[in-house]
Amino acid sequence: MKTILVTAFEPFGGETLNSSWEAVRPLQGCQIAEANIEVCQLPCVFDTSLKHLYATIEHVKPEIVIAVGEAGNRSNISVERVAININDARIPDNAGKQPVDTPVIIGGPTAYFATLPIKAIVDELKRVGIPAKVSQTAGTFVCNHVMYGLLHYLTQHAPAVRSGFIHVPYLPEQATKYSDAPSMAVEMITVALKIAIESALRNENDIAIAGGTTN
Ligand code: PCA
Repeated sequence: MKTILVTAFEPFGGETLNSSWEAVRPLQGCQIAEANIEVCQLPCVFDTSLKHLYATIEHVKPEIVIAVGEAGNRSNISVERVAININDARIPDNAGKQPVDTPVIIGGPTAYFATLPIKAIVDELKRVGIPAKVSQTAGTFVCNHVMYGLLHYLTQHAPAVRSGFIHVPYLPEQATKYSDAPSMAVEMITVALKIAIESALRNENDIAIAGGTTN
C-alpha cells in the first residue's frame, strides 16, 4: 500500500480558518485507489514550516507529497508548475517574520518544476466541472517557500518521490467578509484534491495538453 502525504496550512493573515486545512483535514486515513492518505498541518511560518514538513516526510515515508495552500484571490483550483528560490513576504508570517528578497535555500537553483502530472490533474478536474488551471507562480510567501523547500529536499534525499503544490480558493464563509472575493465550497475542494491524488497515482508522467493555463 502506498502512502500519500497531503499538507495544508494553519490560518494566517487575520483569517480564523484556512481553506486548505478545512479541505485537507477530512482526507486523513482515507484510502484512495491503492494509497493511504496522511495529512499534516504546517505552520504559516518561514523555515519552521519546512522543518515540520521534512520531519513528517521522514516519519511517513510517502510515495507522493501534495502540499496545499489557500490563495484568497483565486477562483480556480490552481495546480502550480514552478517554485522559485525567493522569499518576498507581503505581510508578516505567523511568527512576525517578513523576509524580503532572501533565498529559500542559500545556493539552491533558481527554480524547481513540480513533479506531479499538472496538466492531467487540471484536465480531470475540468472534466468533472471543477474550475482548475495550471498556475505559473505560487507567489513569494510561505506557500512558494514550502513548495521550493519540498522539491529541493526530495531532489536531494528521495528523488523518486513526486511532489507539487495546489492553491485553493477561499471558502464561501471567508469570502462574505470581502466585497468581491471568489470562493469554492469545501466539499468541492476536497473532491478536487481526491481527483488530484488519483490522477497523480495514475499518471507517472504528465500528458501533453495545450491550454491548461490562463496566465
Ligand atoms: N497561503 C499562503 C501561505 C499559507 C497559505 O495557506 C501562500 O499562498 O503563500
